[in-house]
Parts: sequence; C-alpha cells; structure tokens
Amino acid sequence: MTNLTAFGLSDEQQMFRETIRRMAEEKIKPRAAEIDESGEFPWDIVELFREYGLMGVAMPEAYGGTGADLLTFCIAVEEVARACATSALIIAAQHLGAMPILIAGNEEQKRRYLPAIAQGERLSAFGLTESEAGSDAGGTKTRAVRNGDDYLLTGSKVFITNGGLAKTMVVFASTDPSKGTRGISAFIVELDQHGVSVGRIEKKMGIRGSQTAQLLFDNVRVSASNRLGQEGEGFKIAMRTLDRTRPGIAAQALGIAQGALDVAVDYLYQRQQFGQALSQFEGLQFMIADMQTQVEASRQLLYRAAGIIESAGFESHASEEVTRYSAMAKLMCSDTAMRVTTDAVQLLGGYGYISDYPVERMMRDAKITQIYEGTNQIQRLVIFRNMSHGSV
Ligand code: COS
Repeated sequence: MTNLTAFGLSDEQQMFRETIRRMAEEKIKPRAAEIDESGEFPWDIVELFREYGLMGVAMPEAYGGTGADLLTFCIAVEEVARACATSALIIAAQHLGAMPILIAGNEEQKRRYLPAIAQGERLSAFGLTESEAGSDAGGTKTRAVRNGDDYLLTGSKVFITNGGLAKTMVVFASTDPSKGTRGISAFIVELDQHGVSVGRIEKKMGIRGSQTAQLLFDNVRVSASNRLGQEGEGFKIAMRTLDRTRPGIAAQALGIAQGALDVAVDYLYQRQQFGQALSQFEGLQFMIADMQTQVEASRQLLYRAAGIIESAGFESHASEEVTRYSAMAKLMCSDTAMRVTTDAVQLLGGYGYISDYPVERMMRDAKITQIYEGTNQIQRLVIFRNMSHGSV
C-alpha cells in the first residue's frame, strides 16, 4: 500500500518535493530579484530544469518526459514559484504548449514534436489569444485557408508566453468563420519559418523575466499533416487543454502565496516594535492565521483537482468534473495568492513596499494568476456551467 505522508502525498512525491524545494532554495531564490529587475528570460534556469527533468515533468516517458503525474507536476511548479514565479512559469508554459499535442496529436505528431519539448531543447507556446479574442476565445480571427496539401495561416496572436523564444507553437485558427467555435482548427506550427514574425514584446507588472509577445503570421505554410484532429475540433482541443493546464497556474499562485507567507512569518519574529516582536501582537497573529488557512485550503483543493484530472487521462472527452475542479483550483489559488501577498506587504509595512524584500515582487507576480489561462470571472462562469444539480 502507498504510504501517504504530509498533505496526502506518497513517499515518492514527498521526496520529490524536498528535492525541488532544496534546488529552488539554493539555485533559484538567489536569482529571483535579479530576474525580475532585468526582465531578461533566464536561460540558465531552463538548463537547470533540464538537469532535473522538469521541462517535461508530466509528459509520458514514451515522448521524452519523466512520466510523473499531474500532482507531482503541481508540486514542482509550487516549489519553484515559492522562490520565483517567473521560473515556475517556464515549467507551466512548456506543459501548456505540449498539452494540445498530448491530448489531440496522432502518434506521428507526438513522436515528432514532444521529445524536444519534454527535454527542453525547444520552448513551446500556446497560440489562442488574439487582440479581439481574449475571454471570448471563440472570436478567433486568424485564418487557415486550405492550399493543396497545406494550409496558409494569416493573422496575429497576442500575449503569447515564450513569444519570440518558442520554436514550436499550437496555433488556433478559423478554417470556417461561418461556423463560429465549430470552425476553429488547431495546427502545430514551427516558428522558425518564413512568414512568422515577432511583434511587440510586452512590458509587464510582474513575471517580468518571462517573455510575452505578439506573433504575426503572414501566409505561413503549414502542412495538413500538422493539423491536430479534424477541421473544426480546435476550440474543444483548446478547452480540454486549459482544463488540464489551469492547475499549473493554480500551483504557481499557491507557491507565490506560500513564499510570501514564509517571508511574513520570519519578519514578524524578527521585527521589534513597542518593545516586543511583532509576532506578539494578536492583530498580526490573526492575519497570519488567516493567510495560513487560505493557503492550506487552496492547496487541498488543488491537490484534489490534480487527482481528479489525472484519473481522467489526457484523452478523455469533456467531463464536467474535470472542467469544474480545474477552474475552482485556479480561481481559489490565485485569489489566495493576491490576498496573501497583499497582506504580506502590509505586515512588512514600509519594508514590504520596497524591493529589498521579495513581497512586493510576489504581489506583482500574483496578479497575473487571476488573469491568464482565463480570468477569474471566466473561471466562475465555467464553474457554474459545469455544475450539475446537486453536484458535490
Ligand atoms: N471541454 C470540451 N469541450 C468544451 C469545453 C471543455 N472544457 N468547454 C466548452 N466546450 C465545447 C462546448 O461543449 C461547445 O460544444 P458544441 O459546439 O458541440 O456545443 C463548444 O465547446 C463551445 O462552447 P461554449 O458554447 O461554452 O463556448 P463559449 O463561446 O460560450 O465560450 C468560454 C466558453 C467562455 C468558457 C471559453 O471561451 C473560455 O474558456 N474563455 C477563456 C479563454 C482563456 O482561458 N484564455 C486564456 C488563453 S491562455 S493564456
């Protein structure tokens, strides 16, 4: 029988957590402020993750990954985010870029594209969002027009994580605009080819070491053999992808929250005011108690979501439970991250507001988790739509 330890983890998952925590503490935490300050993508961290097998942590061994489960992936993202949210996003974004291929690719497509992503030789990206198609992802205007054995892709995608760095991207484009969401198709696109260019690179509030860019497609030739599934299946592939990747954002948010809580607790024991440590003041103790409770409740919901999604597998069709839990975990963990980091800044007072301490960075980093991979308003809509009467 599996021996479950802290948080209901197996011995193996617990050991994995300790390994990643140590790595993050020793090798990533000392880089976090610098990555934020410079806004430069940390290629050294990609190399570190390759060493630890983290670029394809939840991808099957058959395609070059380590074959771990979704909960193990979440633990990796959480532990890294506790030290540096930008670094954690590298793992989550790689998972997002690979997921449409994992869930909808044929054997040939998986063997051709996944190993380089899983091994971290190529960064990947997910091309859904457009300037007029954000929450309304079905409003995709990028067109894919059939041309013999190929398609010609024209349009643009915005807010693309790893934009300008990734070499492989799944692009969602309309093959039949008259059919709305049922006219969207998904294509694996190699980005180092004629017709692809990088537009604006965004200046962001947080996750500043991650590169977010606009990508432009001008009659980009993509072989029909690079289409994922059938024409018109793209929107559902995108939704099923997000069902499986939102827990990664939840894990990132949870790690940020835990990191901020750690700093706040340490500070409370060290800082003296009115002749005693701040930890002696009941009002501040109550704040910490609330933060701890929110973090732990979020963790339990995320771990449960990871278990449910893992049992559904990559290829399962729409499942209300999977969709609902994924959205609930993302909603709760990111709202917790925002609350906890804001309170951590408050607890550190003036020191919380300056960059000598990491909590102001954590508060800036937390904000994006309420926005990307679907705003929390969209998560609430998704949760409600996927509740059967009496669902528990
Ligand atoms: N799994 C499988 N199929 C799904 C699904 C899911 N999770 N969610 C929706 N679908 C299917 C629906 O069943 C429907 O199928 P039919 O055409 O056969 O009826 C189709 O997809 C369209 O669904 P729906 O009518 O719900 O689409 P909407 O246009 O109302 O949009 C939301 C649904 C708002 C949920 C969707 O656009 C969304 O998730 N938006 C946020 C996008 C996002 O997260 N962007 C971030 C990008 S990554 S940074």
